[in-house]
Amino acid sequence: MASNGYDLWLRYAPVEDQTLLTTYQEQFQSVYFKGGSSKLDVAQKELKRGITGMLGQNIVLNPSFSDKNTLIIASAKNLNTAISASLEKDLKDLGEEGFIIKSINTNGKNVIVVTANTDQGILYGTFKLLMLMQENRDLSAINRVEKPKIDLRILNHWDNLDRTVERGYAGFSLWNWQKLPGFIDQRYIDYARANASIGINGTVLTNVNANALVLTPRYIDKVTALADVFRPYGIKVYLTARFSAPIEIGGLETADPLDPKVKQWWKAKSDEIYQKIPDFGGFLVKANSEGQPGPQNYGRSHVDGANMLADAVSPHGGIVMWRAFVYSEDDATDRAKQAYSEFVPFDGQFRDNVIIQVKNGPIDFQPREPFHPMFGAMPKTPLMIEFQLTQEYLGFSTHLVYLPKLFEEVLQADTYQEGKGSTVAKVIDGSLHDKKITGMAGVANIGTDINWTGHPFAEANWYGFGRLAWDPELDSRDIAKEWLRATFSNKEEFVNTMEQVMIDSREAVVNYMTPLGLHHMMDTGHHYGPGPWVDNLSRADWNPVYYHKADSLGIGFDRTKSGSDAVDQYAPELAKRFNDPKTTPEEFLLWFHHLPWDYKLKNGESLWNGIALKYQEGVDEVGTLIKTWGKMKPYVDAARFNEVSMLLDIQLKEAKWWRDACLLYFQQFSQQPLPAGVEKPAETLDYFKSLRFPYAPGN
Ligand code: GCW
Repeated sequence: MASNGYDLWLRYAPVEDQTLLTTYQEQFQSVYFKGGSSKLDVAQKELKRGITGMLGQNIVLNPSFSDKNTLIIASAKNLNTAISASLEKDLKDLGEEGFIIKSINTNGKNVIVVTANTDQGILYGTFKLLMLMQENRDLSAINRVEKPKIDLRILNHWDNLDRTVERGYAGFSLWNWQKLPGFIDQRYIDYARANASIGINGTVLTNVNANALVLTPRYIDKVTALADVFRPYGIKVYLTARFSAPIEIGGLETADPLDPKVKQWWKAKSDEIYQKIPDFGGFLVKANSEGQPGPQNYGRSHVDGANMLADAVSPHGGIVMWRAFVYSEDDATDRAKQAYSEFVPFDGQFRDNVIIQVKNGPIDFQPREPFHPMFGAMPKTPLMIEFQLTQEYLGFSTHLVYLPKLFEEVLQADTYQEGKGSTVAKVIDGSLHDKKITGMAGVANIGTDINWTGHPFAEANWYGFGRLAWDPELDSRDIAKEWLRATFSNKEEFVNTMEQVMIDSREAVVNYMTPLGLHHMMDTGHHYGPGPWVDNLSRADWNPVYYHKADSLGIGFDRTKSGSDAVDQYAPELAKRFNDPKTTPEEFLLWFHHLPWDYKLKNGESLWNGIALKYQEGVDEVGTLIKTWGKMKPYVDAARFNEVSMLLDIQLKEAKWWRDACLLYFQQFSQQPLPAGVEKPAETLDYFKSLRFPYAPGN
């Protein structure tokens, strides 16, 4: 079935397997599903749409029970007593968002029951039922009980009010502020459907590099219109709060969080928002980071700032997500250490409705970073993880990179903070330290491009983020399979082949950009392409040379006890392991160690040869990907097949560019030839250094 990607994983393509089709048709012969709330209404609409697409038939949704029912979709309080009694135990732990899909034998025949404690649960259950059918799963003995393991499953849009998107590579911002609130773009509704289908329940509409204007009455009306669209889908709206807003739009002379007038201003502002949006989620704040104003401008702390805002929204049940992405220009030690040093001493001092939002790694969404040492180190403070779906450092929307593989690696990393098994996932889902609020944020990769994310395969990163936010223990491979089946095809040959391609794509990008623990080697500003030579930016820690520290003796950042001692921010087991190059996992080698060019790697190669071979491996992996994709032609519609083919060709060119530029640059220090098997660079180092991209997107 042809697609331009707009339908995402909600294509509802006709079921091709005739036996399965007949079974499904029988199962949908007599459906009980009574509407009556806005959430149930959207669930019903979705069900009709899905069934029409997949089964080629319209269904009638009966508002009253009958003995003939083959499918019953109803919240627990509306089930008949026999059925609800049989589900009592499951229903008890289901919470507000969980659902059950179960085939139950009643009156001598099987009925599929979709139930939940709430209408929200029914909506999620309906989406799941449709997804299972898109995966062509057999429903006859289905028994699924699901509820989210994380409370806040939230997208962060770095969208500006002029509709540009910071680090956005898929067009402009979806939010048409000019036409809001009067004009409701169909895309808002389809955005909400897509999110609800994977359990995303929150969206921060505006950039963390914030504009106070969004807090003025005219914009609050526009935000209200979006909140009204999203509400039936269970999606709450949040805004970024510019810390200096009381000055910029409030006419005050200060934004000092301890000043009574400032406190009063934020309280009044919150009341004003909640009057229009009673379920407003709260604020996300980037403060005292990369030039953003914050409490430190007034000699106050993150605690003072976050708690002041928390007090403003708490009467309404709102929360504050306070970001830990901070690194000071005056700190001469190691950028990787700063967030931990600034935040961990405050453990236990934040209000109950504050959650600290921490990037997955200690630097900045690099192709690979070790997990952020703050995870597990603040037992008394809720911490949420922030992943980046938009591929700022991973090839924009041009490279096929399946990010759930990266997310899984971080989530399954062991912090050892409460002994072995203290994974990041357990920190995030709150189980390690019994956290009151839990959350996972994804910096959105969504824009006005027809297919939403620029690259047809980047849709999988949005999808996979939602799935992992629902359950951080999911296997990224299973997620890839679900997505492939719903988005492209159920043909086994296709699914099995492409699932492996997606899994491998993450390591490929690490190899051709930043192998063996290298990081932050991109060009300045736009971050497009390699720039390992950059050494002239105003702040030391903005320069790639700060991170790779290549010199005639070797390469890498010494973060051992005798270096910056970043290793000591990890639990003792890990600190010990990371302190010694022999016990450091090789994928993090140059993250933690500065090593001589002839240092011997586990495979016997010298470090120089090993680096060069990794770059080549990355390029080769893209080559293989192209060949494999070529064989997928019979399974994919022509439009998407060609789009992906063209993008892969660009990816290959850019992978070679990364390899050649980085190796030529490092070769000046290693003074050694490229090992056998590594292609000779097509251009000179000066050529690569001369490239300029004034109009690269996302800046
Ligand atoms: O890495 C940097 C990005 C900025 C971004 C910042 C952040 C929104 O280059 O564009 O600003 O991270 O996460 O705050």
